[in-house]
Amino acid sequence: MKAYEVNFDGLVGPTHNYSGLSFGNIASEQSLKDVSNPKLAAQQGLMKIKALADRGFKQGILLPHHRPEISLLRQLGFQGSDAQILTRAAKEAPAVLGSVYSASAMWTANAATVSPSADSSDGLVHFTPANLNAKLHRAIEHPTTSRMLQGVFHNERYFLHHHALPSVGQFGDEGAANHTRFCSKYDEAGVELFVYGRAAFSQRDILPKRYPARQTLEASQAVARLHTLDSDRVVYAQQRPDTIDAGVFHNDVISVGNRDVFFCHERAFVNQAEVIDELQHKLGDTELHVITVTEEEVPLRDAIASYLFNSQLLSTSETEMLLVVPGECETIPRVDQYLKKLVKADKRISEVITFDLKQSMKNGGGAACLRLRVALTDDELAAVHPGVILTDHLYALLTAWVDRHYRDQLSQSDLADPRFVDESMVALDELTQLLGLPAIYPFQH
Ligand code: SUG
Repeated sequence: MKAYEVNFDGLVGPTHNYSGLSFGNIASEQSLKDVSNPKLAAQQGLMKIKALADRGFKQGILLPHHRPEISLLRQLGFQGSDAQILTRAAKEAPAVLGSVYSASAMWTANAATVSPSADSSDGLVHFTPANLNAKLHRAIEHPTTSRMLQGVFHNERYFLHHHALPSVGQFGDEGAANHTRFCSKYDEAGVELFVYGRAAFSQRDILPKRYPARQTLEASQAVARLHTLDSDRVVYAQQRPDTIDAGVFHNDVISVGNRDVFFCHERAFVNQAEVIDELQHKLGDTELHVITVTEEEVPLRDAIASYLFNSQLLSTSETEMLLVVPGECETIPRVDQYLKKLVKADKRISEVITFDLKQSMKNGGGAACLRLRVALTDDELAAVHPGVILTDHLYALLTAWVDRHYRDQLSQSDLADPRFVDESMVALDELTQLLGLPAIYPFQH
């Protein structure tokens, strides 16, 4: 049976804004209070997926979440009408207000961890929504994410949905951004790499000093257990604490893998050589093609600023691959030079394409952050809700929908505007109808 990698990109929500919410994510911190353009952000994401679908890659979408999440403000003691609550929150707790408005669900690499049926011992595709408990604005995503994944992958014969892990720091889980699967072919058993920042129940690891390590070893282990993975085909690796301190808040900011190719910076993991050896050992006859970028070739600082590794590595043939990178990779000279050399010298990565993703990049989200990868067989793909698979028709519907409903600028002061509550509800209600999805938002119940 043939299998494919299908990328499910997050459609950017109508409240996309810069609230500086992610300590440890340098772009987010630097963009605080900048004026955002939600319409352009959504268009940039749509242009990427349309171009990739036009090249024959299978492409799906996941929906924005409903924001502002007024119920959270009520839970935190704000009372009165929606307008009164928003005004008071804007005055007394702007960061909390920013949190309930965040369109962060667009970064679907953090939505869940997914293991394909070829890897699980029960032959099902497993989904564990990430609890994202390191940040308030992200910790409120998983209930809607769960409903959405259950609506899109709705067939018990093929898909198994788990609950998010307990929402405590010891089980901090950031989903697929810290998970990479290596294999020879998508329908053959692979080796899953789980990357964590710290072990929660032991003092054995050296921890970052400046920024938080969001993912724990214990969370990764729990996901591997839930997904019934064979421990002989699982590798755990710790992110280097000094790279977290340099701004690498997820592993997909410093490495990306596809099939038998691993593209990473030399400063990605603690005991990096051993991690690579273990991956190779567990892959058996499948030879891992590792491209390690040295500090001399691309300093970590430039890798983070360009999001070189937050790229999509897509198979264009049995052996060749395409690297999809944000436009910043062309403007930072060391990265641009490196990529030009790479496509000439490397047999596996033969092409690089760039997309303007600035609206998302200013919040620390590049090409890879915007998509959740799901390897699916023909039968499994046929069981996915068809309304979310990108076609020319869906693209036309979505661009028109964005045009109708999105604002083209949003500043912090706009967040107190009570009109947003209805605006966003009307837009999202229409979207679920356009896509033929069941009611996934709380306001629809
Ligand atoms: O969790 N930024 C996101 C970016 C997520 C990127 N995802 C991956 N690397 N896979 C985060 O830090 C910023 C929101 C703000 O500041 O308004 C934010 O949530």
